[in-house]
Amino acid sequence: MLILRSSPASPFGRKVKIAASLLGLSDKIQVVNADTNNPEDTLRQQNPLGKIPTLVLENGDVLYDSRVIVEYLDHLAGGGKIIPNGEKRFLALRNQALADGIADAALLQVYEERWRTEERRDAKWVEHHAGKVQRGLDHAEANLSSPSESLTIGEIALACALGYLDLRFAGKWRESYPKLVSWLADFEARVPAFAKTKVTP
Ligand SMILES: N[C@@H](CCC(=O)N[C@@H](CS)C(=O)NCC(=O)O)C(=O)O
Repeated sequence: MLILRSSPASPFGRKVKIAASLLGLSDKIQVVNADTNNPEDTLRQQNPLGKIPTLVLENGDVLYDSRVIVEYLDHLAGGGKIIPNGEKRFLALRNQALADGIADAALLQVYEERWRTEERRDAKWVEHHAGKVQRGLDHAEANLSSPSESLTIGEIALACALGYLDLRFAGKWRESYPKLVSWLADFEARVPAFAKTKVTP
């Protein structure tokens, strides 16, 4: 059994769970929740960065981060499934990088609130990251894949980034990005694992 260290709210952990489901590998993975803030959690021994998701293989090897884990799962499933081979691979990976970047920038804003007392918070720094989210969403809205195209890690990552904005930013993005709203509804209808991994605030 593979062991996935994650937490229900992690957009990167969610990406791995959805990828595993689409690849037919969910039964081979046991999810063990991790507390990234707890120094006693074995996570820091498994991954020196103390980050989730982290995947512990049957032989004891450990893989991180989510992009490496998703590559591994795709390889286990035969390769070229959600990370296409050939030329298409690079745009799929680029789209994953963009969506992960949106999630990263959103997460850093959440961490600013979580880790800093109010008087130490830096509005300019938060704005800098909010700009990344906004430009990323602008780009995604203008460059959406059509529902007839096969799903890649780019679309999975985008759905998880949007899900994270729903969870932590009360879905404010929905007011400005109507195409992304209907794209996400379509994704949810196509991918049952998306609803199954949803957490409510
Ligand atoms: N690039 C990493 C990002 C992972 C990440 O930032 N995870 C967050 C939770 S969603 C985390 O572990 N935060 C704890 C920390 O940074 O100490 C990936 O794709 O796996």
